Amino acid sequence: MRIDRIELRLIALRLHEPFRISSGTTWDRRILIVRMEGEGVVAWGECVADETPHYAYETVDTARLVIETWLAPAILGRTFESAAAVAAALERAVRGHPMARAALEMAAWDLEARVRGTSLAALLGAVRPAVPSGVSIGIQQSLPELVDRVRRYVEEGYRRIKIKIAPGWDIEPVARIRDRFPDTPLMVDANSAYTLADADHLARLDTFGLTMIEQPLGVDDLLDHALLQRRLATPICLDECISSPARCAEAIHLGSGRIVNIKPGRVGGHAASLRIHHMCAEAGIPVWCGGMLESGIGRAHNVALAALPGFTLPGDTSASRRYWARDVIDPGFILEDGCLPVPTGPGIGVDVDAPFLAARSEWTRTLTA
Ligand code: NPG
Repeated sequence: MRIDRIELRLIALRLHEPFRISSGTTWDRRILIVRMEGEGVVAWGECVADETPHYAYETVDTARLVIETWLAPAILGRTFESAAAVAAALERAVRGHPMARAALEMAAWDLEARVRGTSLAALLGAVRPAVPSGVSIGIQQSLPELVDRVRRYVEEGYRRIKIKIAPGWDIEPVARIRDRFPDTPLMVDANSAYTLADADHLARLDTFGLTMIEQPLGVDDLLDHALLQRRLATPICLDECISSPARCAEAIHLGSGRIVNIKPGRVGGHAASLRIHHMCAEAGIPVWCGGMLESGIGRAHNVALAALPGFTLPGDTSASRRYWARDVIDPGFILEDGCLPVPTGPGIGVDVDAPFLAARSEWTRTLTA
């Protein structure tokens, strides 16, 4: 397939409410959207990089620079056998910058699926018609507000609750939720807020029957996670530190965790996600699909991936209305019996609301060979 044209667009979307995690607070999202044309078909991708380098080193602005200067020129006007070949070309074009690569790479998968007349989910190897959904709840102002949020999402049908923790907001919030919701699948996400010196403190979480504790230690760390996992009964789930398939192989070898969060936008795209999915399956490690407060475009990619067989735990694949008053896809994703349906139409299988996208755009740039 030939890639003729890439349009980069920065859109601004406001979340219903501020989303606070240990490394910062997000309310207004500025999201880089990719529109790719080739073979007479239009395909879509989304960059998960944030405005600030607090979750990862990449930002919206570094991604734009890297895409415009090195990545787009490496694929524009060229013909590829498959999206996997596009992924390889992008990997050769720059070191690192997986979020920038993923934005183009995932659009290329959408393009390939549409050219083949199949859904992205089917192209990736999906086996499920719907994916069980979890919801991620940011750090709240007070414990009653937290419990109220949890109650609301449990009532909506979400299959597991994840709460963000940080030093000073960990044992008590978990204890409070467990008290009210003894049987709800519950996990915590620390976003790298602790060190190995906190091991005894974190071990206090073992009494609450959590399904996992996500990324307690450093964003790049594998060794201390391995040492911590030996001291915790609760499985550690790795997120930030799994930036590529190679890092995942190292983590498995070291025993850095027992569960892996795959975000295609974080690891370089779908080809890298498939490699991680397969190596985890072989190692007996369950995976689930994370989220980065994506618009409906990025979410559609995530939902397609989450339908693969190794994704045995509910992901951060929540319904559109959990994030936005109005999504950039129409209709948005709707929770049905605690699941999001996996789109079956061509490619990502959702309709982009072009007028709304245009209305929310701060700028658009067109790149050609
Ligand atoms: O539902 O998309 C979602 C958000 C899930 O908690 C979530 N994401 O650390 O995984 C994370 C966190 C995040 C969001 C991180 C935005 C960075 C930016």
